[in-house]
Amino acid sequence: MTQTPPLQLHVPEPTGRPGHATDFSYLRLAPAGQVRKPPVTVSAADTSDLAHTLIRVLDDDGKAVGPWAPDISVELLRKGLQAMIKTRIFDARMVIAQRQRKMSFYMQSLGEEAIGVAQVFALQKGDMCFPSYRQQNLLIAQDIPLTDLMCQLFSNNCDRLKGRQMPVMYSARDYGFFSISGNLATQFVQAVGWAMASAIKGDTKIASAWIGDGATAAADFQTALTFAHVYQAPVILNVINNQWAISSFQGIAGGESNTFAARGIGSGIASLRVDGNDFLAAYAASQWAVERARNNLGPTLIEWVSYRAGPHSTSDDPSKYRPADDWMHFPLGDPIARLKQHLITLGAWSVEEHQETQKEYEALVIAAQKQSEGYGTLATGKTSPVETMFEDVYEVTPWHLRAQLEKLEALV
Ligand SMILES: Cc1ncc(C[n+]2csc(CCOP(=O)(O)OP(=O)(O)O)c2C)c(N)n1
Ligand SMILES: [Mg+2]
Repeated sequence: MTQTPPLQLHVPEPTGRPGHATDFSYLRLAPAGQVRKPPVTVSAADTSDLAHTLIRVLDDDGKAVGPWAPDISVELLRKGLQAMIKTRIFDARMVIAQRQRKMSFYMQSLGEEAIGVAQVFALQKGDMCFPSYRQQNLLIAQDIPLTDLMCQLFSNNCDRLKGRQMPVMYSARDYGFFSISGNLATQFVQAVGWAMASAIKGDTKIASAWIGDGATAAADFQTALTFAHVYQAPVILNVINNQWAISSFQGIAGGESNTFAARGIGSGIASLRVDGNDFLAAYAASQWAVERARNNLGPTLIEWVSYRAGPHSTSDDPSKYRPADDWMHFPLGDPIARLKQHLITLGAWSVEEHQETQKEYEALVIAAQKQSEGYGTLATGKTSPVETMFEDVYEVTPWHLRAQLEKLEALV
């Protein structure tokens, strides 16, 4: 009998840890402008190379290069930068408000602002996004009143969701923003189902689903891919690979020896891997996927390579599991700085205008916060009346809930 070694499992480890700089050579990068752009009618199998490389448009000098450089107006680029700046300022203020105990919890999107802003500009009114908890930029890019978001965060009297969702778990039908589900990866099955329903009705609306690298390890991810592929559902399947789940890195979810985009190819879905910190690449890839969905050419999976620059949430301390200055060394840089540089190169933005815009949005966010705090915060306890928890679920309240409501009324 031949001797074989004892069996052992492979446990992926990140290439950086606190006090030990990350080796980012594991990212499968490609220079800007080098990746081909196929027609939207391409077969899924013929996108295989695009799922293993990285689509990039902005080069190191801030110039837009290569076949993916989109035909986009300076006006839209400026709008994109403004929405990204506003999102970052909003997030920073809300983190402070959470520290002041005005809300129980917050999740910022620092470093990932480009992706949602670019995609929402490529979608149309009536399309539906199924976001996770880090896509506030989808709403901010559509100029939702900031007080709407803040009242939800503060769980106050004016919270449209009456305090029944965790802070950050917004819902805004008028903005094509489906109620956020806290269970990871449900966004994918929900979006595919919604897209199938749109096609069954013969409608023209498409769906856009959003999950993270970690969430791809949930079974719903694979189920959604099967249904999207089989029925050629009109949906964009966005996977934001920001390198981290909470304390586990993307290798643990399956990103070590293969890309997340490649999972789409394996399921028969056209797939792209795109620089998520490059606003122009994000817009071009989104437009490509939108055109496919809108013209009955089926789903597209896009892996967006980015970096979660902040903690996972206000309950997390990333210095426990990764180098504190990791983001500073991330090879794809800061999406805001990159679009700023591009617009300055075009002569359509300046350092002064950038500063002015930041000041203007600081003032806007502070004013909205003041107004929202007037309606109450978690600290002041001006919440929706507790009996509202029985509303909006059943058309006719069932007997057992009526009994509970009566018990409650006797107490308050
Ligand atoms: C089904 C399920 N499992 C676990 C959790 C707890 N959880 C919330 S967020 C998170 C990490 C998700 O990471 P990723 O998908 O990469 O998204 P990111 O936070 O990086 O945007 C985990 C494990 C959950 N909400 N739902
Ligand atoms: Mg992640």
